[in-house]
This record gives sequence, structure tokens and C-alpha cells, in this order.
Amino acid sequence: MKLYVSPRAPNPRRVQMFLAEKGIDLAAAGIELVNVDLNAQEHKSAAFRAKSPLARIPALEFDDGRVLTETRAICTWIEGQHPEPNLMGVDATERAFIEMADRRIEWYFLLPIANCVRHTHPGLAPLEQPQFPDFGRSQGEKLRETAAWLDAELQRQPWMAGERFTIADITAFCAIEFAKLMRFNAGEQGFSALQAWRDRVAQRPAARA
Ligand SMILES: N[C@@H](CCC(=O)N[C@@H](CS)C(=O)NCC(=O)O)C(=O)O
Repeated sequence: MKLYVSPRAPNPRRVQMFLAEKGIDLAAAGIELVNVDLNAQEHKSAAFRAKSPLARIPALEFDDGRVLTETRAICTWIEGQHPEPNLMGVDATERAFIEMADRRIEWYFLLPIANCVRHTHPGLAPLEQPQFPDFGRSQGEKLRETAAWLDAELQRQPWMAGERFTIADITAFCAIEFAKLMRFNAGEQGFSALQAWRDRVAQRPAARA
């Protein structure tokens, strides 16, 4: 199988961190990492679009030629193949609550960060045309509302979805690391619980994936 990724891109990083948290040896699992050069627009080539029609990564290509995209869908497949340690919930109720946390973080934390960076950072200009800096900055402001909410959550629970580390922590960590490109620092903004959580996740070996 081939997993299409790119260094520094937050969504492929979510899958790579998920694999690392599972302790999966990529060679033993038959997964080859393939780097896609986003700056060179490699993902927009006809060859790559044949695999991922919306020209997005990550993408997981099966040996039979089928291609799975969307980070959460790829993680769902990995969780099914490698159930332990569980990162997405052990029963219907826990799965639903973890999904709620993960999707909230994806939509209201990662997305505004991505929009802010993509519309304000010159390095992202090759990917986001046209850039709308005012829109990007307004997304940066909206991000602070979600950060305040996450900070409050983390004052009463240790992890994003509750009492244990889950996929929601992976999504939030990859998002907050990407937010360095918009100079967002939770601690400096007064979100000390969010900063302490970020620093704890950064200590995990998988954070280096
Ligand atoms: N909803 C998708 C988002 C994937 C996505 O936007 N990936 C970015 C990299 S983090 C990408 O491929 N960007 C290419 C582009 O903007 O042209 C997922 O969850 O995987």
C-alpha cells in the first residue's frame, strides 16, 4: 500500500501520528510512505488526481488500486486493522463522543487555522489562489473563540475527548502545531490549560511522527 503524505502538512501528519500512536511498523504493515511535493503542485497532476480527484492528501492507495482519502476515513480503516491501542472508542457511545470531539476540533479549530495560514502566509500562496488576507485574519480571530472553549474543557478534563488520549488529541495537536505559522501560541494568549495539554502531547514519541 502507499500512503501519500507531505512534510509539514497537518492532515497527513494526523495519519502519521495515528499510525505512530498505534506502534505500527510501516514496513511490516506493508505501508510505503510517498512524499508529494505540494509546492511543485505535484498533487494537481493528472496522475495524482486519478488517485485523489480533489487533489488532496493524505491518500491511502490499496494494492488493488482503490484509494482512500479523508484523514478520518483513513484512521477508521487503520483502527479496524490495528484495534489496539484504541483511539476512536470501544463501543457505540464512546465512539460517538470521541467523534463529536474530533469533528468539533476539525471544523472549529483546524479549519480556521488552515484558512488563516492559507490566506495570510506567503508560503501558502502557491496552494491558495487567490489569497484573501482579511478573511484569513478574521479566521484567526474566530480561532480564539474555539481556543477559549478548549481551554475551559481542559481545565476540567485531561484530554480533548475526556479521560484518555484519543484521535481528537491528534487532530488538535496537528492543528496547534500548524498554527505556529500564524504565530499562535496558546500560553501567550492566556490559554494556559491548552498550552499545558499541548506540551504534554509534544512529549509523546508519536508527536515526532
Ligand atoms: N478533508 C481532508 C483535507 C485534506 C487537505 O486539505 N489536505 C491538504 C494538506 S494538509 C492538501 O492536500 N492541500 C493541497 C491543496 O490545498 O492544494 C482530510 O481530512 O484529509
